[in-house]
Amino acid sequence: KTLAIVGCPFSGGQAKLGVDRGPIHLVQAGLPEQLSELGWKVLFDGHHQFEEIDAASDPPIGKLKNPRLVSRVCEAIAKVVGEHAKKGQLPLTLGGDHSLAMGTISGTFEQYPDACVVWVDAHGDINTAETTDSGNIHGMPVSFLLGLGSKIPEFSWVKPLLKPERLVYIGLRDVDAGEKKILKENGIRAFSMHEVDKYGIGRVVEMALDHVNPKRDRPIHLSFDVDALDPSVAPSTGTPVRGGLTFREGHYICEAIYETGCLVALDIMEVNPSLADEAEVKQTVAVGCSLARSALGETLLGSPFAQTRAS
Ligand code: DIR
Ligand code: MN
Ligand code: MN
Ligand code: MN
Repeated sequence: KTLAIVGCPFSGGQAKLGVDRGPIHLVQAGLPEQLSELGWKVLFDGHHQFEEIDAASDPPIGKLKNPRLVSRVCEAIAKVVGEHAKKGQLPLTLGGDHSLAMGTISGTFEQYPDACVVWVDAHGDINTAETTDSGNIHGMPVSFLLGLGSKIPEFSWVKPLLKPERLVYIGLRDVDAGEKKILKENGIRAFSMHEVDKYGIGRVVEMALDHVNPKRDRPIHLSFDVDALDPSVAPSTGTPVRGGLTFREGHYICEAIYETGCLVALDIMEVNPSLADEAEVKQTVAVGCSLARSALGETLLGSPFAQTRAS
């Protein structure tokens, strides 16, 4: 079992500085070693260096901010993730802002065309060039992956490989009006915090997987935005929204997806170590690490392998 850590110090999909330092903090907190201890052969050859495009040569296209930069960075990450997947390695992408998932999910689908996506987030990230208010591309990657909205030549490398029925959301609670319309029109299944409250996280994850992966035989790409967690759990992130997942609910999602044995790629996104006091940054970074560990096999009572051997 080989895991490839793809460190992405990138913040061009939104306006707040500091989210590019997220992956550096996650690695410095010992994430590679923690994953080795779980039994993974961990590959990490340093954080990716992205080409820089100065703002003057990257004016908005329509409302989209830093479009050329985001497009090129995501295209590069799609290649990196796709190559790791091709070698049978599990890519763990550390963000950076969530626009990066345009790249990571493109890379996954290159290798696993029948994959499904579990998107854990407070936000839908499914605005199009037409519906976006902010112009921040981290609020838009899903629409690009689905091929929604007007075609922008700069992003022509993004193939619409994700089908609406292969996508499911958990944790939503801040969805723009235009996004709600898109979700409805495309029949996209979303479990908001309302459903988490109503059914409990166990049932929600089961229903979510029954929808995108009924036989539990499709590869799963888990894209986890730490702002899905309540701000009391993950305070140091760019767009916190109250009323989020508890610590356990967030980890339960990761554990349950690991248990399917179908996970092929994981994103941990939007840790921004510059938006809170030192203790809150430490807490958020630690949560990012423990979410990754839970999705990659850490259990509360020893590994499933150890349990099998004992019984
Ligand atoms: C908002 C916020 N829907 C936007 N999105 C965020 O900018 O499109 N995504 N914060 O993480
Ligand atoms: Mn690499
Ligand atoms: Mn997001
Ligand atoms: Mn979000």
